[in-house]
Amino acid sequence: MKLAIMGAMPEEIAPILEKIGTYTTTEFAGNRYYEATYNNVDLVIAYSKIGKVFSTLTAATMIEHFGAQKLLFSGVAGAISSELKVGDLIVATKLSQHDLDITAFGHPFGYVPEGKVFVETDAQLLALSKIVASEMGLHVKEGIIATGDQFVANEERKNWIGSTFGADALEMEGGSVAVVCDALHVPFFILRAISDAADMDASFSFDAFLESSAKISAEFVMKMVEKLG
Ligand code: 3QA
Repeated sequence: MKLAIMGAMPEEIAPILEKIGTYTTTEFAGNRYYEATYNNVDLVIAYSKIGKVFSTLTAATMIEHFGAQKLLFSGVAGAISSELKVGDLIVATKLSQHDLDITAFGHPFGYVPEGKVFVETDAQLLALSKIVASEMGLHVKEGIIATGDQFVANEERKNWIGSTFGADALEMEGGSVAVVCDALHVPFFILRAISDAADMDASFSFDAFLESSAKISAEFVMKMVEKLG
C-alpha cells in the first residue's frame, strides 16, 4: 500500500521527515516529493505550499504520479469553535470551500453545479483515528473544516464561516485536497492542530505556535501510519 502524507508548509512535514530519517527526494512540478518505507508502508510525503491551488496540484500529483492509494493531511488550523484551544486536534468529518461563491445565481455558498458544498472524509480512517486518540489518551474533536484562500484574522469573517458552514475550524487546503481525493476515489483524512483563533491576534498566535502545533498533528498522523502498516 502506498500512502501519501501531505502538509502545506515545510513546518508541517518537518517532524515527519525527521521521524522517518532516510528518504529519497524527487522534484516534480515545482515541489519536492519524499519517498520512504516506514513500518512496511510505502510513503510519499510533500508540502504543497499554501492555498487551494497548490494543495490541489500536490494531492493530484501524489495520487496520479506517485500512485498514492490513501492520503493523510497533517497541519495547523485556526479555531472557530470555542471548544478548541491552541494545540488541540481536530479531525475533519467533512470539508467545504468557504470562499466559493456563485450565490448571485441562487446557489448556496460553497456550491457550484456538479460539485457539492461538503465533501466527506473516509469513515475507516476516522474510526482508526478514534483508536489512536484513545491509545494516546488524547481528546480529538471531530468536526467540519472550512477551507479558503484567506488567512482569516477577523472575528466577523470567522463567525460568518462558522454559521454558514457549521464549521469548527478553518484553514487553506483541506477542502481542495478533499475534492481531489473524492474525485479520484482515494480515501483521505484531514488532521489539524490549532495554532490560533482566526481573530485579530491570529498572525501573532500563528507565528508563536505553528511549529509546536504542527508537531502535535504530525505525531498523531505517524501513529496512524503505524496502524496502517
Ligand atoms: C497560513 C497557513 C496556511 O497553509 C493555512 C496555515 C492556521 N490558521 C489559519 C487562519 N486562517 C487560515 N488558515 C489558517 N494554514 C498561511 S499564512 C502565514 C504564512 O507565513 C492553516 C491556518 N487563521 C509565511 C511567512 O511570511
